[in-house]
Amino acid sequence: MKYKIISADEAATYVHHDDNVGFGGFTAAGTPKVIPSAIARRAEEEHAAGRPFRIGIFTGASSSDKLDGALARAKAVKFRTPYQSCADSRVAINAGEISYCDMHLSELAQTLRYGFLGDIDVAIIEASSVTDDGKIYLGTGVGIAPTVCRLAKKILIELNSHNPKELAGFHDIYQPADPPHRREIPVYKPSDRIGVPYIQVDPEKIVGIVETNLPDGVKEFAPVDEVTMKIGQNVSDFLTAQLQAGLIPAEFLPIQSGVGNIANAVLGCLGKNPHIPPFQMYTEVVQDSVIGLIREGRCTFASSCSLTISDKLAQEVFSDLDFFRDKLVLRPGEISNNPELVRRMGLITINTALEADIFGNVNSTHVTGTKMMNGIGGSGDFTRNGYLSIFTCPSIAKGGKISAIVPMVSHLDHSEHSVNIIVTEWGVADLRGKAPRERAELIIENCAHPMYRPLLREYLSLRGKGHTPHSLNAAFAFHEEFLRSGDMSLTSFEDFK
Ligand code: 0RQ
Repeated sequence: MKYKIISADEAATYVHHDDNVGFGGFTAAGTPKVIPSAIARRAEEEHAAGRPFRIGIFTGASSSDKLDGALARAKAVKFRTPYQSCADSRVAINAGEISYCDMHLSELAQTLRYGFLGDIDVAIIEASSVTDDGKIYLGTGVGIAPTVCRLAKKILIELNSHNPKELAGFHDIYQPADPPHRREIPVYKPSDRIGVPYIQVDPEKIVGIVETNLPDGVKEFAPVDEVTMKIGQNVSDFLTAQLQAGLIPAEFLPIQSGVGNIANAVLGCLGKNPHIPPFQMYTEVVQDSVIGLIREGRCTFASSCSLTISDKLAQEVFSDLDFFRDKLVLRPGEISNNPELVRRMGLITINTALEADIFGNVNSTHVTGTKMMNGIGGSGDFTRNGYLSIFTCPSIAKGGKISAIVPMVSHLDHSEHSVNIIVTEWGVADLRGKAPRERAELIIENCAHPMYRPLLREYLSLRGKGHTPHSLNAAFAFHEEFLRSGDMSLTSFEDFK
């Protein structure tokens, strides 16, 4: 190989204070594993020497504690986009130490190409192999890797021998032209391939290669609890009824599903449901449950931006790649989450709300309207354009001290115009074609926890006026009560009558 093999610490010397750094990967999958920690060490040394060292970080989605966590703890992050889910970076964002821009995942690559966010100084990419003529074959995640490789002045590669060379061929790398030259993106079904299996770069830009042999470090899921299972069952029953009513085509439609336990449970329930035919997925994250569904023939093809599967399962998949070769494709985030494709293929989208209001607006990002949880991720890309846009959440959080169904969301991510269906463990509110008063009725009676239904009905009885009958002075009474006493169920509307 013609490239210079260097240590992670040497790689970190190519990154300077104030640089914008673009990382490959999507979730922990394919995220660089040793250079970020080396940059964090370098930042600590620079700080100890009395010099500033803070960088801008661009990723495909969330990353891992080795990236977001290490750099946040070292106070090395000036700017962060588009999504994170790491405890230490969350704390720094909410303390105002990191300037965080919460973006739709599909938009980041083009936003970078348009130049809206400044230059990319360095791209740090995990690869399974690299050729002397500059072909980079990725590992388990793609994210914004093609774009940051194209834009960056320098490229550092982590060559991870934990990834089998046979992963080559699973990727479909395609970047659309930018306006005014963009044409349709020619994906008509999840399995269509439109690009090449590698990222082509100018080999002169690759300044060094760090050799690693490390798994992604994705943990196994917690066993599904009763509430989560009930939500999964409710989604599955709802989709069966839609199919039987002829409102979903008989061959079914591709499914997108978010990350986490609920998404895992929903997919598990869909997989077991004998009334739902084998289906395809067009999604951003393939989790453990999808691998099981592919094995069982319940999921016939999955298009994704990453293989975010637990380390143990990854070993099984890696040792049987021939089985998966015609059943999986990994794409850049701007294609896996592309609104044009979501609308064209008619995706059934399933994402998670932190809270929803009685009129169908959804908050997926801000706890009590002020504290950032993770970010909007890909949920907006899919929800706004889906055939059926579904939101799921448990009806209560923190042992009942929080109702996930509130009079008015304390932050808006997905508006009533995009949210079709809300599902909790209690049932389903189908909001399609419904006026606000009808929506409120359905959401309170079908989705709210019974302990909160009387309070929500009382809010509606305050005689709010207009098409959407809010009482603006009482709209945040649940949140104010929570901030005051720590328990939303103690809310009183007496003062507003
Ligand atoms: O707190 O961790 O202290 O117990 O929020 O809630 O129920 O465990 O749900 O892990 O699936 O996260 C929306 C954040 C849900 C996530 C969100 C508390 C609750 C718990 C987590 P604890 P759960 P999840 C694909 C698509 C946006 C991005 C997206 C998310 C913690 O799904 O980031 O969809 N989505 N991307 O107790 C205060 C409320 C609460 C609350 C729950 N109303 N108020 N706290 N909690 N409801 C992903 C990618 O883009 C890669």
